Order: sequence, then C-alpha cells, then structure tokens
Amino acid sequence: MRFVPLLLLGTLVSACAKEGPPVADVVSEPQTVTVTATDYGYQLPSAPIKAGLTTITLVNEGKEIHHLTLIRLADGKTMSDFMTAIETPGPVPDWAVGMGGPNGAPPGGEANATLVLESGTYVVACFIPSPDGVPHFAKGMIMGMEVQPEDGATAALPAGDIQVGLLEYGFTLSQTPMAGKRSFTVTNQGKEPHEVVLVRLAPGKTIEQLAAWLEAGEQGPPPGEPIGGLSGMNPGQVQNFSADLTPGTYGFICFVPAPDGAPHFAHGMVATFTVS
Ligand SMILES: [Cu+2]
Repeated sequence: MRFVPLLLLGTLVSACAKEGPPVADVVSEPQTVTVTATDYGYQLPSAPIKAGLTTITLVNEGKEIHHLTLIRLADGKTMSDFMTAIETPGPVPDWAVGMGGPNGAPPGGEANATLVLESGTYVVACFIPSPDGVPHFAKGMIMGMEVQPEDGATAALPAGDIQVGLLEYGFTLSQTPMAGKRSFTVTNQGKEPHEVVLVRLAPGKTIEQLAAWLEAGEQGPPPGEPIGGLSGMNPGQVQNFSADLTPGTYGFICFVPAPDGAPHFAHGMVATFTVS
C-alpha cells in the first residue's frame, strides 16, 4: 500500500504538466454565499451569485429548524411553473432538479454546503413542517435565485475527510468521524433523490425517536438536534458539508419520500455512529 501515494502523485504531476491550467488561473477559494433563514423566509445576498465552487451558509435566526433546498429549473421554466407543480400531488417534475444545499440548521445555529454551482434559475425552499404540520415553503419560505455564468476557471470540489454514500435505503461512511471540525463529501449513489441530516442525539435517545419527533412537527422535548447536512440531491450529485463534532452519539437520516409515499427513514435510511 505504501506505493499508492507515490503512484498517485506521479499521475497528478504528469497530468498537470500536460494539460493542467496555469496555477494562477485556478480559483481555489470557494465563493461564499450567506443566506439568513427566519420563520418563515430567506434573505439572499444582494451581490450577484456566480456559478462555480461555492460555499452556502444558512444562518438560522428563526425558532424552528430550517434548511435550504436548491432546486434548479430547466431552461424556460419559471418559479410560477414550480409553484403550480408542487401544488399537484405526485412526484416533482423532471425539469426541477434537487441540487442539495445546507440542511438541518438548528434555531440560532447554522449549516453549510459546498458545491460546484451551475448557472441558471433556481428555487430555494424549506420543506420542513411546522408544529401545525404545514411545510415552511407553504408559509412563504420559498423564493427564486439566479446564478450567473462564472467568470473563468473554477476549482473542483475538494475531497472531504469522510466519504458518505446515499442509496436505497441507507448510508455508507468511509470511516467513523473523530471529534473536531470534520468535512463530509456526500454522493448520491442511488436512483432516487436523497438527503442527509446530521443529528446529535440526546443521551439515551435513538435516531428513530428523533425521526418521529421531527415528523410530528417538533413537539415536546427534542431527542436530539440537527447540526447540518445536505438537502435533497438528485442521483449522481456530489456535495460537501462540515460540522463541529464533540464526543457523543450522532445519526444520519433521510426524510425524502419513497415512491410508496413513506419517508426513506421508514425504509431504513438511518445510520448511527459514536464520536470519541
Ligand atoms: Cu433518501
């Protein structure tokens, strides 16, 4: 195994020598976009958002848990087309593609997502339900967002500390995370859209108890709290998120509905791990 890094290095060096762009042209720092969430709305930055490697931070100033789901609309489709489509029961149309975004921002906290943004027209929306059962987007937490073409070369998505796979129906982890600030690279390896919510469980509580609590509209004492993750991603999507991990028990969970209408966690899409 000790030869692998040397071989990889050799491959990278020769690839750069042949076709790599000059170092000065590569933008290595991601564009940063900060979005504020309230009960129930978003405040997007006033500066234009460009395509390319981007970190979106969702700052939750509300009293409820929020997320930001990026939905890219096919060319020619509008926000009002999307509003009409989601009022119709059944699957989301093919022209609206779930492209992740920061998930599971606790009240007073934040969540982040790093991704290579494509230019185009997006809808940003929160699908988390309130205690009354009404999802936040139906209370106004939905808006359009334009992403302009990038200026030049952009960096690729960096590899995170831990690789996470999403599939029907479960999670794979390349390793158990250690305490500290950790970055996760999440790939949807399945055939359906998936999300990941990272939760820190309260002592003695299970991920199933937390799922039931969230589904019931966060009533009663919380069995844990979300500390980040990535919103609904279509198959093939890859994004990063980071979270500060203190020793304790954590879980991953997916709430995306399956074709039978049941959320993925009810089909077993949960995972638990202990950070020491
Ligand atoms: Cu899922």
